[in-house]
Amino acid sequence: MSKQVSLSRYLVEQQRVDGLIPAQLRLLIEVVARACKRISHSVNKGELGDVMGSAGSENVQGEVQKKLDIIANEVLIEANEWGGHLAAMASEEMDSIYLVPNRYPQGEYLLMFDPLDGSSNIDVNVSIGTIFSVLKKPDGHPGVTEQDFLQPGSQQVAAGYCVYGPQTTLVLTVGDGVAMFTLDREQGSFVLTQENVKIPADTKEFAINMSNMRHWDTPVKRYIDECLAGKEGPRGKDFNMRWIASMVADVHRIMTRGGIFMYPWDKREPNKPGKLRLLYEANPMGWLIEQAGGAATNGRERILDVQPTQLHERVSVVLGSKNEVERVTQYHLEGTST
Ligand code: P6P
Repeated sequence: MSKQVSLSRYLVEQQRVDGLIPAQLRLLIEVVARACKRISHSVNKGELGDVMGSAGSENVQGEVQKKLDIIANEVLIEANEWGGHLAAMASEEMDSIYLVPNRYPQGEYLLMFDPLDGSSNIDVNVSIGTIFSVLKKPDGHPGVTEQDFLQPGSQQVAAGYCVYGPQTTLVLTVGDGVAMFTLDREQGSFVLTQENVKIPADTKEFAINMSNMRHWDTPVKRYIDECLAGKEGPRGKDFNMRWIASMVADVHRIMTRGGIFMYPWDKREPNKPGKLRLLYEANPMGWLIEQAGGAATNGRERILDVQPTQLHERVSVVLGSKNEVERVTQYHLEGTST
């Protein structure tokens, strides 16, 4: 029986050996992991619990909220607000930031999350997940404002997701590579199942919602057309396609076996740069992908260099196997010369 390393032990070792994560950040990650465990328990109830279907309300994005969206959001707020490690939180499900109530100790970290990404898949029993990102509150002024959250993704101090699928798996980086922890339901703890995750630089698998093809910009059309042309085309190899419509599940596949994921700008909403959210989807996923040796851009520039201007800012996303992401960037630089 191999010696199992729990998430807590892994984090203590990261704190002690690498000095990478102060105790307060370790505590924060452990609290988020416990919240994900509770969310996983609710998700797994399905029809047996009163958790399925719509909540009859809309979020700030104008999306219909599922009951589990609200449950997951409340679990993350309640788990994190009293621990003393946070100054404030921001969520896809809440219009504005959530300040830690004065009755609780104030911390130095800012936590952002998409509490349940891919919730359109809840009612059809397809993998969904929680995405989270941690920043340090900027020094120099008391209190917290929305402006404090508007830091580029390169400033993150921790990022991760928890995918609720056949296994419940927490995937985490604190800046020293990527580790994966699988939930041992009998013990009730996350156990280290992979570390130093590496994404292959090349791939034969792309993930994009093909139904939007007629709306894409030319460089994206060029890239996908070449993939579809297969070995008879300019790429000289056949490609496979996957689209789960749950970013956590699509990214987890790429973390596991490589691939490229794209949610590009399209002309349906020309004034919006993309569908996915920068602060609590693209930035945490982008950092994880980079920490595993992949690349993450908005088609032209590194996601983690984008300077946010608003809390729920959207962005185009191209991430995964480095050589494929770089090819898409090259096609954007060449513009419409095809
Ligand atoms: P579409 C889920 O709603 C989400 O935000 C991501 O998880 C997913 O990648 C994308 O939207 C799916 O979008 O337009 O294919 O339904």
